[in-house]
Amino acid sequence: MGSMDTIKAKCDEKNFKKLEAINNKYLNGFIAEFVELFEPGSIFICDDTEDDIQYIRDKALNDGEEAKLAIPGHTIHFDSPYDQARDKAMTKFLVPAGKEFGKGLNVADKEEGVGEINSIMSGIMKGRELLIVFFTLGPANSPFTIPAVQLTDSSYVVHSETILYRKGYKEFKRLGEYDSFFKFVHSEGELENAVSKNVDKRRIYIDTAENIVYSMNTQYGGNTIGLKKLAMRLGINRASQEDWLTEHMFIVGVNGPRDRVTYFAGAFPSMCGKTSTAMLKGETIIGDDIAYIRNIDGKARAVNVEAGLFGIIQDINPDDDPMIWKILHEENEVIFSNVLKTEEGKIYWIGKPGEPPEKGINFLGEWYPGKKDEDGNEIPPSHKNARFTAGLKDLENVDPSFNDPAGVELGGIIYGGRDSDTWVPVQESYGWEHGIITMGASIESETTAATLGKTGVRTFNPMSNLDFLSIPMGKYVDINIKFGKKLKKAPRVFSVNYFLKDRESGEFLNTKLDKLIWLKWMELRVNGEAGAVDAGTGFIPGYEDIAVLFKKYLDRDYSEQEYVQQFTIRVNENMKKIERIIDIYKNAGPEVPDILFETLKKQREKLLEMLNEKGAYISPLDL
Ligand code: SPV
Ligand code: MN
Repeated sequence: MGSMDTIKAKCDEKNFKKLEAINNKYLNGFIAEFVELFEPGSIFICDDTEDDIQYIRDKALNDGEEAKLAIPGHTIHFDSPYDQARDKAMTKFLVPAGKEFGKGLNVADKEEGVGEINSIMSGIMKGRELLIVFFTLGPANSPFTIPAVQLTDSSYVVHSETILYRKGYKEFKRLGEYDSFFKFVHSEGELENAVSKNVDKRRIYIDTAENIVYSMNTQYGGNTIGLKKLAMRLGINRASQEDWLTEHMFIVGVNGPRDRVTYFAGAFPSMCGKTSTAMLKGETIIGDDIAYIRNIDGKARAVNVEAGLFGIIQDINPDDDPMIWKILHEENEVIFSNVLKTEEGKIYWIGKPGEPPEKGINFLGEWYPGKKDEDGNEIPPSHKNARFTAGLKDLENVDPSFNDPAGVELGGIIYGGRDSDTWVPVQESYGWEHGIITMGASIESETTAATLGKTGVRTFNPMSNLDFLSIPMGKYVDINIKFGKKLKKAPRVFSVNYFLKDRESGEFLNTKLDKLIWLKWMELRVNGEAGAVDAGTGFIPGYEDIAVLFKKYLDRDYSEQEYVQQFTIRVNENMKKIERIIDIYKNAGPEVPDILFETLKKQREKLLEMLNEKGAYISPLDL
């Protein structure tokens, strides 16, 4: 255990004073311990002044972790070709010997894990600067908010965090001797061409008992930006002990009639239209990725944990994503990662309108159209998981309540997935419990490029939170069920599916714009202003109701034939899905609540009845 002298020895007076001013022995002890382990050449403490933030921006350029682009404020960062997504296999919970942590969670013996951390991270910052930065997860002065500190040697990680999170130095000072803050300890390790070299020694270890996450030999944001997915695991654990929810959800304000705004939170696995739903034109965004939800006076209220977007850039175009397009083309502070960069400092990504440039640099080095890899496959200009990092404050459509310490009241919760053959485009559950179980806890999605591994495989992902669960799955679902039951007014629960395909042609049955219509219908439902048809699996919209919305918002004549194709209940597919989900929960350990099995079995029986009465494909007009 180090002492203040350990820190002082590496800190100049100015930086040391910033830490002293916080005056928190828990914080000091924590920092000293890692200074001793990392042996940095120097320490920088960020007090959130503009000078300090600018120091980080400049450092990212000087270190070569970022490079300037043509538009002022824009920079580009590359991750190693082997470090382009979250590493699920190497992300583990540290669990003391003999302690049960829950089935299905990726765990490592704590003693062994700590031994490995100590060996990999010993002296890892020799000759380099340790950056220490403070943030809050959630708005300032709010019952939702958790303070957090990041230790890292990556200026890119800190720069990203200064865009993505709210400043926390003042909050730490205000809190004084507080010990329940979240702690993130990261080192990118040895670098080669400014990217992590020892990716084979990439480890992400989470210790929920101590509110700490260690990450090493990686730069990719999902593995390193402590406050993002690493904090989410700590958040889920903390929420489970305190009766609230940490969810992988966007929050969007949807405009209804008479200047009404209804807020929705939505959980979708990555690359399923999550950010684009949160960013719908004409609506207002609170957040696109992570929400804390609390029961406040019997209502579900939510805040965005973050203050920016770490969004997938593939296919972003001015027609579908006008707001994002705009911030990516103006003088804002934006970090692009793993896109193609030209000599003139312009950038290109897969799906950007227009021809790709003749040549440029991407995450694999020099690139030109048609360039092939060793296996003869054509190399795309950008990585599928290439991203942009930008502040919500720069968006025109940011919701006025974005920083409200009381959060916003949720009218509805939406669960989505990438599902080519089962769920209809939109459906409302029969109630909170039915929705949590048959929708949230039953999400399946065809895999995407946001994690390492094969794409296109149907994978189970309850509440889209599977990768981030730090408690047993059954317990997590149970907490969700109980949360809603304690509310005086529970949000309505909906499912959506933007990826349903025609049974014969295999073509998508929806355009990218249709999601607005589903949201507008949900908004009316929450406020008791739209009818619905009982489809046996939930309530679906009636033809007339959505035809009116298509005309009003998209000026499109929505035909009855389209409606029938999109909302035909695929009975066998739904039944098979329920059977898959029951099997998964049967093997999920003892914490799964009985009500989950009862609800799913009842749903299955209902579908069987429908099959006998009306056949395998039931037109919504025959319901
Ligand atoms: C996701 O994949 O869900 C993301 C990006 O939001 S990451 O930070 O990699 O988790
Ligand atoms: Mn996410």
